[in-house]
Amino acid sequence: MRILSGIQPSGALHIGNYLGAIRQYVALQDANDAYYFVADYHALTSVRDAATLHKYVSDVLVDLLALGLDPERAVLFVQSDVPETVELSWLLTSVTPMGWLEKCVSYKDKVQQGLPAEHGLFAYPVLQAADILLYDADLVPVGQDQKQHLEITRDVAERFNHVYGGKKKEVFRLPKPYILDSVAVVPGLDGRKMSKSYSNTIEIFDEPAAIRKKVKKFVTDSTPVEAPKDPDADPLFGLFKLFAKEADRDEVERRYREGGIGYGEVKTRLGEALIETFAEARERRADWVAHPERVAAVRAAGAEKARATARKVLDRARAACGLG
Ligand code: AQP
Repeated sequence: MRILSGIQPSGALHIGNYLGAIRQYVALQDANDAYYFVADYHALTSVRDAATLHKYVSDVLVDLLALGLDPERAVLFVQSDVPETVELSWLLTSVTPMGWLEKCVSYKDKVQQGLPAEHGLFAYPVLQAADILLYDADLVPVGQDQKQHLEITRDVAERFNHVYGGKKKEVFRLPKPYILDSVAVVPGLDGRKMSKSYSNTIEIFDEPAAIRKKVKKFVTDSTPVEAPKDPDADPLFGLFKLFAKEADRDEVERRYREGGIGYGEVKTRLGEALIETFAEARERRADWVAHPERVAAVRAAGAEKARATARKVLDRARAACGLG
């Protein structure tokens, strides 16, 4: 199967990105034909400083490599290295009804949070549809927040196929989301979805001391240590169980139900579990950082492979609608 997914270079990657998406990227690269990209065109809606964007793009490339993306097994590229993306986006824009974009909750959320109501933010799902359709993707590993955008991608593809495909072969392949229930919405420090916009994130590659400090900020209620607590209703335990070893998870869960465990202890154990989980990746990251020429080579090779695939699909779409 062809796998495709992207991640924005709009700040340091957090553990919501890891569990909701990157872990699946790594798992799916073995038995599939996988394409993963750093979505720098998308980040233009929020990052407005050239040097910062440059830095974020190389940071995300390095992070993905450190977390286990293997350029021998997956195509790792930067979105803007494939300018065909923007041309396809326009072809799709031309058949996308306004109403489909107007109903997108992500746009409304971001404007409510204070982001300017710009066209790029509004049309973001069309660019995302281009990202996906350009590679004939079958499956798109994402978190729950991207589900609606995936539906729009399918709708746009079907509409283009209907308008231009006619009785002939379909122009675009219809992709499906790949969302794992257990990590569809990873909670942040305040119990809401972990998200850069909510400033409730724990960064994957923070220094251990910073991770220990950050987990202490997890918002909890005032149930006393000795009182029983419901682990299923507690976002702190929800996060802990995603990183803890099975025996630790079972022990903490039992003590929640019986009473006798305080949130302070759970926070400390969560911090240690996170540090341990990413210890090897942290070492690999230092190695990639020390060899920027290797990262540049991965990027160049990824761009070449991605462009070759993209060109074929774009030519198909151009021919279908009478361009060229
Ligand atoms: N909390 C989360 N739980 C599960 N999956 C998540 N993802 C993000 N947060 C969670 C998934 O990570 C992938 C890459 O996300 P992105 O680059 O599109 O960033 P994002 O969704 O924009 O991440 P943020 O932190 O939530 O950024 P803002 O605040 O800018 O919106 C996606 O597959 C996403 O689902």
